[in-house]
Amino acid sequence: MSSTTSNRRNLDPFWMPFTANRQFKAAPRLLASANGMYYRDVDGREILDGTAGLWCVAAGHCRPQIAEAVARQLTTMDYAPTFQMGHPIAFEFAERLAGLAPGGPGSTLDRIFFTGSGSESVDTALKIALAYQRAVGQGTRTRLIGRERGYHGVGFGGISVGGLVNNRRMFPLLPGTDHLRHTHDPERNRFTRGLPEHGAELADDLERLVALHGAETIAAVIVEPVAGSAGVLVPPKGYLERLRAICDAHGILLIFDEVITGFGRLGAPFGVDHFGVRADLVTTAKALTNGSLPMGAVFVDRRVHDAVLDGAAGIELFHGYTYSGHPAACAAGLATLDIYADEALLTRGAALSERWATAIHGLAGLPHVIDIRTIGVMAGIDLAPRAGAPGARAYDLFVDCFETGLLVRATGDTIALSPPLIVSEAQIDEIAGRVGEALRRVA
Ligand code: PXG
Repeated sequence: MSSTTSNRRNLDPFWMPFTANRQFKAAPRLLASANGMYYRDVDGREILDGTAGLWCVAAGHCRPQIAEAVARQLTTMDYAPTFQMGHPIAFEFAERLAGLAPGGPGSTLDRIFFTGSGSESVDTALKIALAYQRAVGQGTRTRLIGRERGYHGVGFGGISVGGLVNNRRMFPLLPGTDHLRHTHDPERNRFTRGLPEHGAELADDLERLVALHGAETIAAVIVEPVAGSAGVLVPPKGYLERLRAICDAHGILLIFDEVITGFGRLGAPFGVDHFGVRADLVTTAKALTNGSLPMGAVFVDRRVHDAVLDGAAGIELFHGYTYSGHPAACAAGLATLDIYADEALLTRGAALSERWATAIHGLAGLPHVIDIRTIGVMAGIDLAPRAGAPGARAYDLFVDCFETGLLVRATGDTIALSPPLIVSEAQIDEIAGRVGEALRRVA
């Protein structure tokens, strides 16, 4: 039996990702166009984008500057390899990114490996960490440490260090991984604006893993500075600093997965900048091109890069993608960085974050709301699960919001919000107001 929509399209052939396909196709939601802060669905209804697509459209939708740059590149040179040859725009984009390197002026995170997505950035960073340890004579360091509730994409590396059970349970995983405890502790930190007070000591969990496995077996730790997909879990005050210190004490590389926090989401260009904590590798994607074309980039510390290059003759790293440094994606990325600079979007979130926190925390006390977390221009709102139906209440709220003109993201029983960074103060209030109305409607 085939599913159809109002315009009679057959929905069956597209096996949709992370979607209840049968449920969706029985009652589809189809977006047809977008501009600025808004989508329109196939029936022409306007929908305010409370999620920047999927955390990626930081500068708002359909920016002509990006479209024109991509069109120019596609008609000049559509594709060229980056294996044993190159093209200027990939070097230009890498140089521009190096100038923005996490940590600000003087940062040594200025060697850039291009990928096609966040998942590829994560697997790339994990491989570079292993290559580095081997290059510096620490070849026994093959263990990779993630964290419970972490999301690092869907490659086998990413799910192995990831900490979301549904993404892991069906698949064989990399051997030699382990996980830190997550930092979510609503009993002590409910309704926090910014960093929770309690939980820095959870970083000491890395000492437990060192004691268990031996530091000489551990290559790297990967964490999201703020866990996004698991529901906007903000690190406790002092936690990341402590994790960094323990990594340093034991020769372990620290990877920040900034696929969500990169490019302004926290009100600073990167989590590294916001928290003032150094990382050895930083993974990005999403807002790198404003979501306009698929692309990721790994910022690698020069020390790591140089060690890998010095440790090999010929090809130093047997890794790369057909689309590493794709010309059209580089054009999109360069135009995106121009917009970020012209409109100061990488720091605009700092000026908005008070208004954002006040608006979203204003939802405390509404039906079913059991916790709210805000930082920068992101928020997680936890709803009490319906008895016997985990996730159902947040899903219903997502559908209600969509039908009444607001896009939110439901993950488990958490509503996640992350509007484009061009959002106006009036639109912030509108997002919070609409979520509030939906909370009053949803049973
Ligand atoms: N790392 C992090 C921290 C992410 O958030 C990835 C890696 C993987 O990126 P790609 O481009 O391979 O998808 C992500 C992706 C959600 C949601 O609902 C989040 C992501 C993807 C899909 C849904 O929060 N983040």
